[in-house]
Amino acid sequence: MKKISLTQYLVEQQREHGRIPGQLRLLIEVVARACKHIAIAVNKGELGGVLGSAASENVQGEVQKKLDIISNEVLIEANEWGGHLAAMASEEMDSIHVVPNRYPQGEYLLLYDPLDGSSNIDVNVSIGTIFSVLRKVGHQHGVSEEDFLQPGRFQAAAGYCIYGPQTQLVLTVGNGVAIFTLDREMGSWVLTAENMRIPEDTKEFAINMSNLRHWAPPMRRYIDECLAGSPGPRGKDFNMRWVASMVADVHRILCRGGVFAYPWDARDPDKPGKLRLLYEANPMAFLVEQAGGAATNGRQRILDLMPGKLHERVSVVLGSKHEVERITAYHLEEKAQAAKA
Ligand code: P6P
Repeated sequence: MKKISLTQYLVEQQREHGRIPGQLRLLIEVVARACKHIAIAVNKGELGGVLGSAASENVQGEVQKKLDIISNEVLIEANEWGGHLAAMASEEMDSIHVVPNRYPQGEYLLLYDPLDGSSNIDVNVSIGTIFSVLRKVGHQHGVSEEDFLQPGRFQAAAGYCIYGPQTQLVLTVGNGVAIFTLDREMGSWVLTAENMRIPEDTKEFAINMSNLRHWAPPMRRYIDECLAGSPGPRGKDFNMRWVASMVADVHRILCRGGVFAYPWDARDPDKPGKLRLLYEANPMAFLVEQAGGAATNGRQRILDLMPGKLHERVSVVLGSKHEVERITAYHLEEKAQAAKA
C-alpha cells in the first residue's frame, strides 16, 4: 500500500475539499512535529530523567509532572515563530500565551492539554496530547482570553497524539477522522486509517466506578442497568474499561466503539465535572461526532456549550451514539420530573 504522509493528506484535503488553508496546514504540521518531539521524551522515560513530579502545581491545583512542563514548552516553542497563531492556551498555563511581538501573528488559536493522563506517566501506561484549533474571530488588533471562549462547533481542527504501543496522531478538519502512525525509522507520520466510524451500539462502558456512590441518579441508573447484564433491562452483558487516560479511552472507542463518561459527582457539587471543556471535551467531541458518535454533558451537545472561562470544567458522555442518547435521555427525564415536582 502506497504510504501517504501527513503532508500529502493535508495537501489533498485542501485540493479536494478546500478545508485547509496554508496557515492551518502549517499549524497542523507544526503540532504534529511537536508531538514527535514529545513522543521521544515520553519514550525515554527514566533514561531521559523526565519521570516524576516537578516542584510545581498547575492552574487546576494539580501537581505537575516533569513531562507536563516539558510537553507544554515543546508546543510553545514549536508554534511561536510560524506566523499561523495569534495565541495559545494550555491546561498547564494560568492565562493565554500571546505570540511575542518579535513574531508575526496569525489568525488561529491553539488550545491543548500537552500531556493528558499524567497519573499514568510514571507507570508506563498510554498518555497523550490533545489539541483544538479555533479561528480568531473579529479583526480587532490584539488577542485576549475572550477570543478563546467559543463553542466547540467553531473548531477548525482537533486531534490528539497517543503515546502507546504505537505513536499515533488522530486528526479531523471537519471532513472525517484520519489516523497517522509514526514511522520511527523515517521519522514521519503515515496515514494508516481514515473515515473512522464509531459503531452506534456497544457493550463496553468506560467510567471510574469508584465514584459510583457520588453520581446523580440518571448516571447511576444507566450503569446499574449495564451491570444487571442480560437478565436486566438491557438484555445483554456489558464489559468495562477504564485507563484513566482520556486519550487512551477515547482512542479505543474510536477504533471499536464504547461509551465514556466522566459525569458530575457529589464530591464537589459546584464543579460540573472533572474534564476541561475547551481543550479536552471540545476536541474529543469534534472527533467523536466526525466519526459518527455523539458527545453531550448529559443534557446538551458539548459542541454547543458556550464557555464562560478558559479552564471551565464539564461533565462528559461520549462515544457510541445510541448509548450517549440513552444516558442523555435519562438525564433529561430526571430534569423534566424535577420541573414537575
Ligand atoms: P480519574 C487524566 O488526569 C484525566 O484528566 C483524563 O485523562 C482521565 O479520563 C481522567 O482524568 C481520569 O480521572 O479520577 O479516574 O483519575
